[in-house]
Amino acid sequence: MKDAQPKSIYLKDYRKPDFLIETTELHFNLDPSATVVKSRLKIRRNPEAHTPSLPLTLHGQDLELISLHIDGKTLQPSEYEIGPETLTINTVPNEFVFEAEVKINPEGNTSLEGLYKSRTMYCTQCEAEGFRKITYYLDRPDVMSEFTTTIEASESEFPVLLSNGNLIDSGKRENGQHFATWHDPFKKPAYLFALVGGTLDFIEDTFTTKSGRNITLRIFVETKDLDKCDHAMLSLKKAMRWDEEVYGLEYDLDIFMIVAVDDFNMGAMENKGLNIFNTSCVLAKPETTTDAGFQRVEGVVAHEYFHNWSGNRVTCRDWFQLSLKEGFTVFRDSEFSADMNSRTVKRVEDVSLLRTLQFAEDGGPMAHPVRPPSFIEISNFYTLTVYEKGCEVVRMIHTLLGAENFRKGSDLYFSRHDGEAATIENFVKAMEDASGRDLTQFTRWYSQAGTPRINATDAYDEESGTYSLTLTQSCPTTPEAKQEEKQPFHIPVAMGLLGDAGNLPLKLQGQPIDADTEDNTNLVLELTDFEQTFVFEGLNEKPTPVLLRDFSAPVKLNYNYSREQLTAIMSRDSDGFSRWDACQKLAVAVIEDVMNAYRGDQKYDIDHAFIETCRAILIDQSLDKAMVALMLQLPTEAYLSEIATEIDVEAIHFARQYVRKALAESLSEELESVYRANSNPEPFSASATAMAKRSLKNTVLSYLIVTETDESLHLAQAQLDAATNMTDELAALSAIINSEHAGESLRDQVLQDFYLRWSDEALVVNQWLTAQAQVSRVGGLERVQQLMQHEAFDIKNPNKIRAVIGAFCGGNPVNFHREDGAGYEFLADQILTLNKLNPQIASRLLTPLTKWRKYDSGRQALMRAALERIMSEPELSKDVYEVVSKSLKD
Ligand code: B3K
Ligand code: ZN
Repeated sequence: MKDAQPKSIYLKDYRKPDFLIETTELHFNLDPSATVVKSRLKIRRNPEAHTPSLPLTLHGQDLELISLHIDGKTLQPSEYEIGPETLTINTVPNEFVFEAEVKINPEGNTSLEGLYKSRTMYCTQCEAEGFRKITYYLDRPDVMSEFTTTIEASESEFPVLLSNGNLIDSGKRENGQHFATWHDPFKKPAYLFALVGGTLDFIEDTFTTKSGRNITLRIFVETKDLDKCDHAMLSLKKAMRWDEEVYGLEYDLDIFMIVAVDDFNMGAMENKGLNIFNTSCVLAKPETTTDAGFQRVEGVVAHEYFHNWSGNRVTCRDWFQLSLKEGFTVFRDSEFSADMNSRTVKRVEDVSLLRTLQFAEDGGPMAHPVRPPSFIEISNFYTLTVYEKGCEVVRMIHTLLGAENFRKGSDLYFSRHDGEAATIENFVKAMEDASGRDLTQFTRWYSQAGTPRINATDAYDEESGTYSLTLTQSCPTTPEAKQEEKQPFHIPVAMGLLGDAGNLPLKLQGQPIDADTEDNTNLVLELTDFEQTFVFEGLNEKPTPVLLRDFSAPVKLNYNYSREQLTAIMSRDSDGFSRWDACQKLAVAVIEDVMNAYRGDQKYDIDHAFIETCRAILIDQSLDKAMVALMLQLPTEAYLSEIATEIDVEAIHFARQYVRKALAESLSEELESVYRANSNPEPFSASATAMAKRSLKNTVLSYLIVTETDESLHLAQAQLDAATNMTDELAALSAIINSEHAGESLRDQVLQDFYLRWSDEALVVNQWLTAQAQVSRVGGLERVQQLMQHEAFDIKNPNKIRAVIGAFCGGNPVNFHREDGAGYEFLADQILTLNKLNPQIASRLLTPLTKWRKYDSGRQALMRAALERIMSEPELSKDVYEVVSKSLKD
């Protein structure tokens, strides 16, 4: 390690800031290696601080100090002290003007945090603690200030100069320089500050708010990308309308800007009035973007826009409260997408992500509650738990309160805390006050880590017509707390009962029938104890319980379903999610049969009923095509690994492939006819119906190709040649490069042709890289090593790193986990390189290694050795240190 071992920061140590910053005036003179930043801050002591006589300590990192002034007087070196991450001034008055002049090096900033250069453009990323790399400041979210920013740069090189708020002045200076001054009237923490300087073009539109204000909307991109902005603009306008209609929230500034940058550590950033986006989350056009890409753009544009209220107008008091803005905003964007597209498909996608990756996080060494009690590096806590589980926690509040009370609660939250830095308690209190419900026990979802388990058992009494359902809950041990220390959660279990002819009316013993309820086949049980029994009356047949409809809680539920029961739910339940879920459970059971046979060296037998069930789904014309596609997609290897006690890499891969092939061969006739029925050439449309059709067609193609026949290969080739959109083109490319039957020369040829066609489109090239990194045929590591030598790869660009290294290590299990450990060595090498260049990305890439305890002893030893090698690096970043040390802890 660099200095001493990095220290943990604890939520329990939170103290109000000693000083407040009323106004912040910034002046930037942009230069690649020597940008000069002048700041003028009106600071005063916080009357609410605990210890009024403290010195002034500001954050600051990698800054070259030029001068410091207090109330116009130059400070001498003896009057202040500079540490690696702080500036301390011992004596300051109660109110004063602080001025600093510093020099920074945007070009040398490869961490992509603070002010940096992306290709030809200057841009910033300040969340969580990047502003301290721009100037000395109180870089904490509970210090909110009014910002005025002047940017000066060469007019010919950087004609566009942007910051937060409204443009209040601009003009020319000497020597071809020009300037722009922006003022943001809304107080904000420094993490929402943004600056952009570059040669950019933009598309413009307007939006009239419900109160009649006209807002200018602009999306800035490099000129070559101007033709890919329409979808983001449309998504933005839809999101603005939706937030008015569903939450009553209006946009507040006169202008809303989005800027697309190529080098970005994550998806996008909600800076006030000036969102900065990874190009991958804003640019879209049918020729270059898949349907999944289109949906991602819609979702991320909405997410960042929604932050204007849930994050900016009401921000977080400290970083432990991160889920206050992230969990809530993910809930908002996921409901928005559900309203814009198919609700069930969106739910299935969200739950798949949660159950595959968040549950894995909950079961690993980095497990933490939705509100973590401590961290070493906050960047490591932008996690699936904070975002996706945090969203599920908000969703559960929505379920418990009902839509109307939830809206009253959000209204109260926004009006009560507007302009403040709030806590999760504030959010829950607003929900309680508005609804009259007591959520005390519910808040354990914020403080207890781990995925709760529910075990369900039942009994039917024919004579009395009663059915009793007993639910017990527990939560496994996680790094901070043992199972015995965990208190029961408050879990909403949405459910129904299925009889021979469909859903049965639900009458709970001892509860009057609610005459107002139109739907008496749906009920939300509230499980609050370790064990509870619910008795239903008036049943003439033994029902099948349908539990966790719409995945009403982020838990693992165990009920001993027979395959017949699962088939019944799949074909007859009223809840689309439960139908899909039953299909997945059935598929898991069938794959596990093959895994057991593989391990026991027995004959593989595929449950014939499953094949017939899939046939029925495939030819059912009444089903939504997107749902058919989802139901036919077998659980991924990542999901099968998550639910396994010990991950058997080869058995999982073999069994899944075997079942795919068996299905493809048994259903080949139906698959071919569905393929043809859905592949008539039509003009491209991004409608839900058109996307559903493509999704079904390409799922079917992925089955046909595993039959390894000339016909299926020809279909894929024909699709690749004729494709007019990236969804079809990429699906065909993937089919061919994954096909053994295609042979090496055809595979190489299609890859080369594709690259030549798209080499100028970085985002398409990234998809081409990913498709290759994920090919599961032998030799994956060598192929990836070669890809890293390709001109299209760049270790400094996070999208390329994710496309190649991330896709290989996280999405190609048989190759990454090859028995000799070469995959682990490869990843360790990359992490050590990136630890210096970009610690945030390095730390993210570590995830697959952190799961080492779930593998066989041979792999465990090799994975551990790779982690230990990283740990022995003398100059580890906090980011990497935290994840590696927690992974190795006993
Ligand atoms: N709030 C940002 C994430 C910032 C991550 C910093 N390491 C994007 C988002 O969640 O909307
Ligand atoms: Zn967010």
